Amino acid sequence: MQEFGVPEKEIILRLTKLLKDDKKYDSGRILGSMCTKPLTIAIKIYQDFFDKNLGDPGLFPATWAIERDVIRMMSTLLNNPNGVGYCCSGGTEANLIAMRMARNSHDIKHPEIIVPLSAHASFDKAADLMNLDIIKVPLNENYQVDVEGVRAAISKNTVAIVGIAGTTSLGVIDPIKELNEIAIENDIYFHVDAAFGGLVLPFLKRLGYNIPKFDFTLDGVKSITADPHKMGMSPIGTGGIIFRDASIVRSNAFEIPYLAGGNFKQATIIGTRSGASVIATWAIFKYLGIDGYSKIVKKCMNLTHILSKGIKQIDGVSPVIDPIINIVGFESDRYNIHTIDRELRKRGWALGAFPNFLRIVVMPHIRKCHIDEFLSDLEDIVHHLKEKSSYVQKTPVKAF
Ligand code: 0PR
Repeated sequence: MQEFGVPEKEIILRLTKLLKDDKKYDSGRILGSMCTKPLTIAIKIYQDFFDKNLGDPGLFPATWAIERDVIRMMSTLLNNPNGVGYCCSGGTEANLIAMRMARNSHDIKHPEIIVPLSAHASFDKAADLMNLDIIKVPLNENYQVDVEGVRAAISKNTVAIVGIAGTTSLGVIDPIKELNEIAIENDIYFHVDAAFGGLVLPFLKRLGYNIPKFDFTLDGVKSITADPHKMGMSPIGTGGIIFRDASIVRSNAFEIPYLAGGNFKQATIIGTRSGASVIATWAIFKYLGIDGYSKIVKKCMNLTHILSKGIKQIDGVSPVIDPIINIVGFESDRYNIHTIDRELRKRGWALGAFPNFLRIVVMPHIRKCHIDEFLSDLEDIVHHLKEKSSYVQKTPVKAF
């Protein structure tokens, strides 16, 4: 840090220069992100309440009440009006909290968790941090976790089964109903990671899409991750963890007796946490309602279908699956997919690159003109590769 302060004007100028290389959602070039530009109302409200700290709820009881309301709204959307939980920093923290609850709800010395091979890295982090053995069960031909594989992986040490409703890579929904039955039969904590799907699937269902049960309607589901900062369009730093009932959390919270607002129990991993993001989320929920979200999700899905169809029409690349939610993965049986990724990046596109395919998440910041431009660039790139008869490599998609 330099010795003396710099005037505000100068700082803003410098920052404008320093940040000019950051990509912008509005450009439509960010195709591989699960985040998006927060709704305008959320940005304004966030600024107004940026000093609220939910790490000390006694000081901010009204913000705490708003958080309860946000959780109640999300929980109701997930078919459990009695759910309890927290807004947290994101899906990673939500999954960490869930795995901690699972571990603590069983008295087992060498706890193991069973997750699909497609599970998000947050479960590896949970395993590492909490000394859990993580068992990754392979996927079936639809990229869902293999149910019999999960059954076979259960041991006397299993403390959690995880199912995913909207996988990070392809947006697939695991056979949650079947996993639910296995969890009940074996009396094991069942967590559903709907970090992305949690604020997409309920709206798709309302739009008439055939969405299997994935939420609290299934009796064994103990907790669900659902992140407002993904399809909820909240400011970054707003995740969500919802439990079936308070009993799961009550015995697993830490007492913090010295807080300025008075004794309060915390079950989140972090202490000081943003109240502004929670208030902004509340405002978005009220502003959009189910109808508003459904319209946004409908728009994203329409573009998803246009994108998937467009990819099918380009010789040499094809979608990995027909999209289930607003995520499209595509592969190539002729060209090296990472060469395609490099060429797309040269033209400013930012996709998610998985071992054998590229992923696009059709977020609300993406418009039809961006999809058209992208398809045209992709076609052009593939055409050039064909001309150069570039290195051809068929790699079967298996990992995700
Ligand atoms: N669970 C699932 C199913 C996820 O897809 C993700 C994140 C998480 C949990 C963890 O959420 P947080 O990142 O909020 O902790 N999935 C995205 C991914 O890893 C996150 C992401 C977001 C990546 C924006 C890139 C990006 O630009 O692909």
